[in-house]
Amino acid sequence: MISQWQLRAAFAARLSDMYGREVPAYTTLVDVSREVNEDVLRAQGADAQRLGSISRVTAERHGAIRVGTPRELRQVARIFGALGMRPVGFYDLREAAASAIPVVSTAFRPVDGEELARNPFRVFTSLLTPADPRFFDADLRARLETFLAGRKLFPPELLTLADRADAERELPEPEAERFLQLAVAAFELSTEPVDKAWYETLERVSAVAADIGGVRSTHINHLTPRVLDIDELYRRMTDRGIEMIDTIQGPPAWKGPDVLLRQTSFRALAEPRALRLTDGTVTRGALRVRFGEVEARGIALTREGRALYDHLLTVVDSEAAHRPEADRSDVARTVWEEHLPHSEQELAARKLAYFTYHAAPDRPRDGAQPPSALGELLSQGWVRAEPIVYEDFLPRSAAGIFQSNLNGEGSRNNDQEGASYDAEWLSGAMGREVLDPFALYEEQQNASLARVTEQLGQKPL
Ligand code: OOG
Ligand code: NI
Repeated sequence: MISQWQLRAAFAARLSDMYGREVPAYTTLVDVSREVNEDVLRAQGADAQRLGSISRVTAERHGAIRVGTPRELRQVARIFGALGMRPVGFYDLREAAASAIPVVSTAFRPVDGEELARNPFRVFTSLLTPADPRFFDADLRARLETFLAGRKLFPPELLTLADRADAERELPEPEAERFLQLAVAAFELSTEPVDKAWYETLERVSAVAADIGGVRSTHINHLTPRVLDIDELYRRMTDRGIEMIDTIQGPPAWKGPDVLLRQTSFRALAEPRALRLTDGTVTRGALRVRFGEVEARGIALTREGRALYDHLLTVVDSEAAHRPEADRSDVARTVWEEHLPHSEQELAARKLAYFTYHAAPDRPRDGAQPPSALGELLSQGWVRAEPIVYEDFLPRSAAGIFQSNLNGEGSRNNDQEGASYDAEWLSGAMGREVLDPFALYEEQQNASLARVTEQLGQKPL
């Protein structure tokens, strides 16, 4: 029998092989990431593995896909459900960037610590929002919905196998093999000719709308390795002549603890595609839909920590606007040094980040009673704190990644009121609850505190 985590690991590995064959620059990115990780490990030793073992980090990937309808999203949820991945977090990209990005998103990922440690594969999944009148007028919406209703992204056999793996949490070997083949094939770039006029009609609204609703299939649009030093990776990719977008999204490089997520990418490449013209003839053209991204992960922030992060982004925005001559990342670094704790201990003490707590095996043996406050337990060496790594995404960074891979601005009519989509709507549309990432981290932290309490024979912390 092949268990869910084995299916997930095999799917991630095969997807990576497929993507590497189809997008060679991705292979370069993976190679350079591995080199950087080896160098960091050599330089820092055990410290380099504080946010995940090197084997987890080396195998770690996230992918991204985009679908058009709630029905398609429900099918995607069944396929990822088979791999032990659940929808976590709601990201509204519609207003997060200057360009028009008519989608709302979630991420499918494993949720418990053991499953994450086995294989943390996740997929950022976006759903088109045809009901938002800022992007689509009634006529275009109707044409788009008709087009989407008439396509089939996943073969029934794949979905049947997915349901079985979802329910039984494993598959016999031959079925697992079949499931993996069908699942990987479903996310390859199709060679079917693209209707040029229809694609361009949607492209005028948004290149993302065209990528989703202008074709009869879906595809993985990037696969992201994790790197331990993203600034170094950026330099080495640039040295190899690969044109990166001009920024690293997320927190700046600084001397304090790494928090949340930093990401950067190389631009979508023009890839040859067959285009069908209105008279039925097929010509060769090129579309830019697949790119390469890389990320560095830090400590998960609590709601308070996240509110501080979001606030600091606005501080950086306004300072950068006042100092157009300054480099934004320098401005950001200065703001961070001033406002963010410079150590993990302080992040923990101010309850800005999540940790798991562990009774120290070598705690004092002088017969002293452990103190009752967490701060004292930590400072007196009774308890150790291990950071919880951030497993999710950031809407503004995601918008930056989307945006830097678009050609035109698209169009958004801001005179119209936007349609309301939220986590609850998405849960209903998908028939599965979109989980709250903060609640997941908190659960993990609380479970560790309960264990500590028991081990120290104390009243609850
Ligand atoms: C998703 C872009 C966002 C991330 O890691 O934040 C993203 C897309 O282009 O479909 O991948
Ligand atoms: Ni991504």
